Amino acid sequence: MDINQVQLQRIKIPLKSPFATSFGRVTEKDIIIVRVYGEDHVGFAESVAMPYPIYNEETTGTVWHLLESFLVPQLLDKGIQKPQDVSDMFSYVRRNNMAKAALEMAVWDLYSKQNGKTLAGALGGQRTEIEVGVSIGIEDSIDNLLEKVEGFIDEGYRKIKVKIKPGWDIKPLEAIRRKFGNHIPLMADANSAYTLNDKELLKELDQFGLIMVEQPLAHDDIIDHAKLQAELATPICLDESIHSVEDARKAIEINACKIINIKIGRVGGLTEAIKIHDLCAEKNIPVWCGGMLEAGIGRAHNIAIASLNNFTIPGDTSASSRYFHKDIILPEVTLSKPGFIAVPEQPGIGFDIDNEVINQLIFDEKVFKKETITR
Ligand code: OSB
Ligand code: MG
Repeated sequence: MDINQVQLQRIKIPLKSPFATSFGRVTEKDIIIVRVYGEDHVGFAESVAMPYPIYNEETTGTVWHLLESFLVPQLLDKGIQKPQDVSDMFSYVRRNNMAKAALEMAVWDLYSKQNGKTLAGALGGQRTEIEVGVSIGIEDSIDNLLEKVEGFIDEGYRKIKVKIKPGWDIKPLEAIRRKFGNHIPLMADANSAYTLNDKELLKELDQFGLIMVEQPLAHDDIIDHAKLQAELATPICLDESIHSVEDARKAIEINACKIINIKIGRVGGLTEAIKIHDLCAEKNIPVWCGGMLEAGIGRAHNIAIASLNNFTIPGDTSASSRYFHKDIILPEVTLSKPGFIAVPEQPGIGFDIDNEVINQLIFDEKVFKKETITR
C-alpha cells in the first residue's frame, strides 16, 4: 500500500444533550480525525477516546501524543502491504488501543477504496442493513427517562439500553417495565459501578427479564464476573474488560459472560475486532457493536463491522440526530427503516466527509509526510 501522508485534525463537537454514566458526564466530544493519503484515495477514521480518562485510561490528548510521537511516523517510515500489518507493527505498544485503532481504521478505509470495495465487504460483512438500538444515559428524573424511552421506541429502535448506578437501578427499570410492558427489548449498563458486595441487589435485576446486564463489576475484572454470572439468570455482557481476542478467550473459558460488546477502539482496531467476532461465533457467544458517542466517521466504521454475521444483537449505533445537531459526514446516518441502518454501497466507509462542518470545529492540526529522500 502506498501511503505518502497522514493528517491529524482535532475537533470539538457539542452533544445535543449531556450523556451521563456511572463514571461521569460528557457534554461535548473531543475527536481526532485521521486522514491517511494514498496516491488516489484518502482513508478516514476518528479517535473514540473520551476527553477524560473515565471510561478507560486513554484520553483524546493521549491518543494525539501516541499518534504524533510514535504511530504515524513509524507507519510512514516502515510502510505496509495490508491493513493487518498495522496491527502487527504496533503489537509492541502496550495498551493505548484507541490510538492504535484510529490509525488502523483509516488504513482499512484506504485499503477498501484502493480495491473498490465497501469497508463492510473488505471486513467480510454480508448484511445489507444492521439492527440498532439506543443507549440512554442517567437522567435527572424517572419522568425524563420515560419520555426519552418513549421517543426512541416511537423512532423504532430495537433495543433500549439504560445506564445504571447504585441508587439509579431498580427504580428506573421498574418504571420502564411498568409503562412499556415486558416485551420491549431492554438492557442495563453499569459501567463497573458495582462490586460482589452488591450481589443481592444485582440478583434483583433478574425480575426484569433484561436481554443482558453490561459490565456490572470492575473494568479490569473477569474473575468476579464469573462468580456473579453463576448466580444470575440475566446474561452478563462484558465491555470494559475485553481489550483483545485473548481477553475474550479467557472470559469465555471461565464463564465470565454470555455476550460480548465489541468496540473497535477499545480492542485496538478492526483486525482485532474481527478476531473477537470469529472466536465468539465459534464459541456461540453473540456479539453486538458498542458505541463511544462517535461522530459520523466512527459511526460509519461501526456500521461496517456490525455487518458481520455474528453481530446478532442490536447495537448502540444510533442515527446522527440522536447525538449531534450537525454531523461531520454526508449524508448523516439515518434509520433506513424503523430499527435499521442500511450498510452503504459506496467504496470504503461509504460516506463523504463534510469539510465545511469540520473546518468550523477544528482547533489543532498536523500533517506528516513520508520522507521522500532515497537512501
Ligand atoms: O459503556 O457503552 C458504554 C458511551 C461512552 C462511553 C461508554 C459507553 C457509552 C455508551 C453510549 O453506552 C453508546 C453510544 O450511543 O455511542
Ligand atoms: Mg458499556
